[in-house]
Amino acid sequence: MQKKSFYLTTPIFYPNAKLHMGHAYTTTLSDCIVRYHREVLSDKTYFLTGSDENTQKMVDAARKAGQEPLVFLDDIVANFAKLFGNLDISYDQFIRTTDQKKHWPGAQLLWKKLVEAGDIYKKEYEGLYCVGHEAFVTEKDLVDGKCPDHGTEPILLKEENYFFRLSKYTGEIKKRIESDELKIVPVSRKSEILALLEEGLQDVSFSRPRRADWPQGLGVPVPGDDSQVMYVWCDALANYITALGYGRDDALYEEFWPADVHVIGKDILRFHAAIWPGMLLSAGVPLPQSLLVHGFITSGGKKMSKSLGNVIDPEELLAEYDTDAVRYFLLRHVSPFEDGDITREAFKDAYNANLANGLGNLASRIMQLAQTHLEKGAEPETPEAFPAEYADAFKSFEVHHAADLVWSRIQSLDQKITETAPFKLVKTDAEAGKKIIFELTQELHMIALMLAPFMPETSKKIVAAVKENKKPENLFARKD
Ligand code: ME8
Repeated sequence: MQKKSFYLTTPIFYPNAKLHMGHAYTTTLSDCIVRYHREVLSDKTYFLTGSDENTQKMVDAARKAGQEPLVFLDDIVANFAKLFGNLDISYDQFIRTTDQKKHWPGAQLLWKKLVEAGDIYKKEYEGLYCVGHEAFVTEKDLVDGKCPDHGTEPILLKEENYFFRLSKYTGEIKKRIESDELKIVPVSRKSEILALLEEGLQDVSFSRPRRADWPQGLGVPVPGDDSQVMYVWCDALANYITALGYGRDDALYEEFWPADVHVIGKDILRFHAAIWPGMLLSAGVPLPQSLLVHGFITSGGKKMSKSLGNVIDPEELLAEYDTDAVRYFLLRHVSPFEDGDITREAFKDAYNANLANGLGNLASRIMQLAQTHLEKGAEPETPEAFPAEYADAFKSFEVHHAADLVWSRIQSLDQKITETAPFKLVKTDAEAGKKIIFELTQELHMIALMLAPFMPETSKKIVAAVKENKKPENLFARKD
């Protein structure tokens, strides 16, 4: 049978600073969904992540660090890869928007398609530009003259730019979103964008004059006008197709586009649900099928910030706890649809209750019994289908519910041990006791398979323990 293809993307991250817990969240959530498709459904998957490099804020950060921007970028991007490695993120490609071979040809081809459609025009523009957002803002976006998200004053820019005729596509975008051809999950985010579309979209500035302090190699040149580089969002959004070979080598593109899902945070909904579909409609490229829009991670109910001292650095957490423990917390204790709070206390409590004393304890109790009482080689059964509720939860991106289902099985299995007391039963009725122990191993095996998208290493260790009929190594040992 032809395998189904499944293509998922994360946002491409700004490499002006280290990644934080929010970025770790987006990427881990994405990885869990991809692993479900790859490992549970056996779909043919493609998983893209990357970095959004052609930005003023990166140049500013590099200068502040006393480094050349392109060298600075390489260092930061190496750190991204390290964090993703530590989180066991199974991406197929990391696209960088300074990649002149992989990214630029497709970004420029897309631009040319917009020109051919008559949707690019030149205009003098004056406006307030927030470097943090890499976007023009209006007076009403400001609080006391400052951007409330970044705490900085926007700069006044007067430039001659190319504009994209986004206004032309308001009606069509609205139709596609209303009908769920471009499905926006959760529905509250769909309503939010439909309200914006109701007001009508405005044309967007799509290029900037090349700045004198930008080195060669930064900023995608506008085709036919080297004095201008593409506006960063125009170039960044294109990554979702350029990485697949749009404009250079179409094999992956043919196989995987349109994307099944773009995973994004709530802060970048407008770009993905208005500008991106507008660009694709203009270029005659099919739209992605869905956007999964997640909330923000807070700590102790507040945005993480250095001044509040509530920042939880993912690398620090990973130095203390196993990768799978961090993944577990992000995936089960944060809802993808709302803001989610992380504190060290909540993390520690969940770790002790659900991992060390929950899953870890259950697996070692069962396998201790199996090792003592069963003959070797009781092959675990591989299920033909996973529970419908589990599949439904993934289908609607409710990964935290899928994880809850696993933990309710863990609880039932604990209860079954208490009720059947197989460790006593084997002494009075060996056959009956062994039968129950065997059932326990089969159910534990199912739990391990269901855990694969969440905790890949733990899942493998339990599957191996059941196969080899022996107690697994320490599953949740704290690192010291
Ligand atoms: O916006 N909680 O990049 P970025 C949860 N380059 N997720 C968070 C978060 C938080 N507190 N903070 C950030 C950009 N994120 C653009 C994207 S895509 C073509 C270009 C996550 O480095 C969330 O997914 O600012 C958000 O959308 C993304 O990081 C933004 O990362």
